[in-house]
Amino acid sequence: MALEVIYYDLAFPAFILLTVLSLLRFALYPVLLSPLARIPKAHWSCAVSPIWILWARYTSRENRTIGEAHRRYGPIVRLAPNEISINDMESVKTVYQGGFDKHQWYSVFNNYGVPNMFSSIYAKHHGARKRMISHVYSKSYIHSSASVAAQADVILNARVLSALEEASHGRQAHQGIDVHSFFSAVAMDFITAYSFGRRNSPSFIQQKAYREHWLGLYRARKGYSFFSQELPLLSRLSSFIGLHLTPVRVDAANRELEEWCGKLCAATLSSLETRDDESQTLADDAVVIRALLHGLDKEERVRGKESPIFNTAIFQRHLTISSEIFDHLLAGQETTGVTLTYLSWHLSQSQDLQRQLRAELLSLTPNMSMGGGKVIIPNSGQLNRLPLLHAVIVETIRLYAPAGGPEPRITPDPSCRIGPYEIPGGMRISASAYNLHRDEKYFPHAGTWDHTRWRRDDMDEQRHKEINRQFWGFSSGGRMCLGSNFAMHEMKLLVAAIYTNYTSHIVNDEGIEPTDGYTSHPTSGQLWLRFERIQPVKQQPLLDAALSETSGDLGK
Ligand code: HEM
Ligand SMILES: *[C@@H]1O[C@H](CO)[C@@H](O)[C@H](O)[C@H]1NC(C)=O
Ligand SMILES: CC(=O)N[C@H]1CO[C@H](CO)[C@@H](O)[C@@H]1O
Ligand SMILES: CC(=O)N[C@H]1CO[C@H](CO)[C@@H](O)[C@@H]1O
Repeated sequence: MALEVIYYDLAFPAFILLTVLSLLRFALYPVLLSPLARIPKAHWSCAVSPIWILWARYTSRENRTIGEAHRRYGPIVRLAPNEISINDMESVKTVYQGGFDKHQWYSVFNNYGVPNMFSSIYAKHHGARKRMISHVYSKSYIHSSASVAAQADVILNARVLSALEEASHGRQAHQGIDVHSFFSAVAMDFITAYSFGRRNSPSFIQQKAYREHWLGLYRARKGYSFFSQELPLLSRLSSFIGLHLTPVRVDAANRELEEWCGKLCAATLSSLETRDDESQTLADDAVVIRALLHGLDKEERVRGKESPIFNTAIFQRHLTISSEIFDHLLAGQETTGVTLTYLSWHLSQSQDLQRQLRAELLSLTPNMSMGGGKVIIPNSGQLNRLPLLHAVIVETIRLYAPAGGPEPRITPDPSCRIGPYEIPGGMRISASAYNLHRDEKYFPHAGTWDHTRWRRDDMDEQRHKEINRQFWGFSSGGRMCLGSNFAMHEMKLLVAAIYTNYTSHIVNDEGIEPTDGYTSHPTSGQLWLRFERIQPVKQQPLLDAALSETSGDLGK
């Protein structure tokens, strides 16, 4: 009896105390006292719970939801008790050029259970991985590499142009081709050739059935990373009790893709070991894997056990190489394929723009017209300096930002300054190309595709610098895209080869609207275009020429 009395006597005050403490911890602190309390909230609940932003992510509405918040509340907003979003270049510079570590969110990009450059969280580990390969992805290396040129020659002539030639003739010609799938294949062929060498690479352009199977697996895993990325603890706990928040078929697809890449890496490594130099052509050079092997040797020799990546990389060479390469194939395939898809869609809407582009392309010396049925790979510097070609690609990446979602980083200890706020360490902070590219101050009518906004002669030097700085399609700082120069180069080569000799026309563009996500693509996953070969201008006898002039312009 006495015990019970004491129990009741204490229970009530204890209950009050607990309530007060939780109010302090979960309401008063985050709402009023947290250093983040002064930052405008995207939603009233953001100070006490992350549910609001998690829901936007779960329902694939993240980019527009955050965009709306920035339009209402300015360039720095609070998304959750421990998370903020930024949308101005000053803050972007602080975070991304400032080398803030990545958020654990990126751990899901470990392949084979081993980290790679992209999935490395800490600058130290990342730096050691980047040192091994960044040189073969630099602009000067790519532009002057004889292997890149030889691989481009094979891909463009033996695969791309012959596929287009076939598709533009015969009874099926009016159906055109699905360029979303086709351009993903082109992107894949470029990266696999550079990674494994031509001989050890599959050709996605030519092996259509296998490509579709592969893309099917790739799509199956897409969109299922929500639980493992946003709620890793819940995800692990529930799989511990046998409840899989990520469907089993997603794991199966992942395993099959990993196996596929693992085999290609193993075959390349063994052919490097038993190399028969006689039969090696430039196109067969496995540039990236060779750089990785060399880099691992050097890291072991120079740093040995002191290396920050000793356990994960030097100790597990083959897995490290596979993890790195698999990431490149995933990072480079869809992004580049989607950019080319939207670019060809916009070009197909204007024969006039195609004519302007063709005129510019024909100024290359030598140009890429298919004399003798083949294109000549042009000088990289010259190709790179064509202003219209550059503008149409950059504008496409601006508007469709194929890797345009928020890129989460962590604020460093003890604190950092973002705009007028002092932010403590350990907070999640991100910017997105999607929203930076929609800032009307730099990009008026931001929702419209307009390549002329990049035209240099229309603006002063200052303005030109400003809008270029606002372009964030490849991110910025130490963790910016490794493959940006490679991607720009392959896209320029491809667009130049096609549009020098063909015109393109829309057959079916239903469902072309982009999805909203970390990486985006056409909702339908397809775009059907028809390509028509531009016939060589025949040396006509004078009379013929005069006649055809009077019969009016029947040309396309
Ligand atoms: C149009 C094509 C491409 C676009 C728009 C693009 C965009 C991006 C962006 C925005 C990031 C930063 C992501 C983040 O921090 O969350 C990134 C990183 C990366 N990209 Fe790309 N990318 C493209 C093509 C490629 C290609 C062809 C490769 C092939 C090697 C590649 C390899 C990588 C790698 C390895 C990283 C991680 C870099 C690091 O953490 O240091 N990307 N890319
Ligand atoms: C393109 O190059 C070919 C030779 O490869 C040349 O005959 C032709 O005149 C060039 N076209 C233009 C417009 O310069
Ligand atoms: C690329 C992307 O994610 N696009 C979506 C972002 O949100 C807008 C709405 O503001 C959608 O229209 C886009 O499809
Ligand atoms: C061989 C061939 O048909 N080449 C043509 C490619 O397209 C250009 C026009 O851009 C023609 O001039 C070439 O004759």
